[in-house]
Amino acid sequence: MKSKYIRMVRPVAWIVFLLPFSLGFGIGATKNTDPFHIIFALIAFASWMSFSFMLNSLSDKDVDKFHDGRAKDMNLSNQPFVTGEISEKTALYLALILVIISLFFAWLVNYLFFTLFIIANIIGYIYSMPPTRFKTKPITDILCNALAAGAALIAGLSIGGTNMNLLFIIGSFIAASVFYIPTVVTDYDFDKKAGLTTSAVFFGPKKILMALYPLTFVILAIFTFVFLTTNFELKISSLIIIVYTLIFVIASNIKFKDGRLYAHENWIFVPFILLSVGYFIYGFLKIADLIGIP
Ligand code: GPP
Ligand code: MG
Repeated sequence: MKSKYIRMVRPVAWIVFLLPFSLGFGIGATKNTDPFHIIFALIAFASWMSFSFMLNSLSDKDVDKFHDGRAKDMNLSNQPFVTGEISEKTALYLALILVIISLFFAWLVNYLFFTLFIIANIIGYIYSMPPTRFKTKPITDILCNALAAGAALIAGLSIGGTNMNLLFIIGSFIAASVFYIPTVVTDYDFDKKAGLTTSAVFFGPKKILMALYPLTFVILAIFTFVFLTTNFELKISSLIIIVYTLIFVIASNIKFKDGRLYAHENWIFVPFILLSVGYFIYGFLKIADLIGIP
């Protein structure tokens, strides 16, 4: 079995926030971007994710013990707060150290990046921890994830500082909600059994899935407009988001049967990791001045 610390912070699950972050980095980078800023940004990102996911593991220990291993990056009943391998006191010390590292390195990148990382760490905390524990409340569960993805996107863009297009950012925020909603529908039985009133439990799986239609329509409208009015990089990215959102929404509907959605995690993980790697490589090539922008 993987190390208890890896099972605590769940690096595979970070992929969902790595995509907006690398997308921002890729299209925001220029040949003048300082390579050290990328290293600082990545340390800040990894610490923020470790902080958020370890607090999630800690606060979910009484729920995760019932997990059957389905639809997640790991079987959550093996997480170290369920098995008792890491104490709550150690966890709280580690969380404090991680948030300090995250904010220190974020501060070395730029002020906007730093401000966004303060917000991102606060969202990571209030999403999982009492008294807010927004992951168990309707609407706020979706909002926290979409806002954190939006913050990651803008922070990524700020490293190089170009392509800060407001409509593109708003569209990406809505797209993040669309990608989150089917995952909360997949969690429906697990969350209901645990007594959590997530958006899927509150509105019902069918109704919350219906919300994907108007949201997808807004996404299509926004990214078509961005596609028609902006430069090459934003055009290509808009096209990728449109195509992937359509495939994802159609696939979620096809897989929705008898009021249940059994969507395999790879519908998100595989495209997200491929796109993240692609955007990182693209950003590095621009910084090394190996490709120019048409
Ligand atoms: C998983 O939440 C944890 C996160 C999404 C980290 C939160 C970080 C943010 C910055 C919002 P979960 O408990 O809803 O899902 P799982 O059952 O996979 O742990
Ligand atoms: Mg959890």
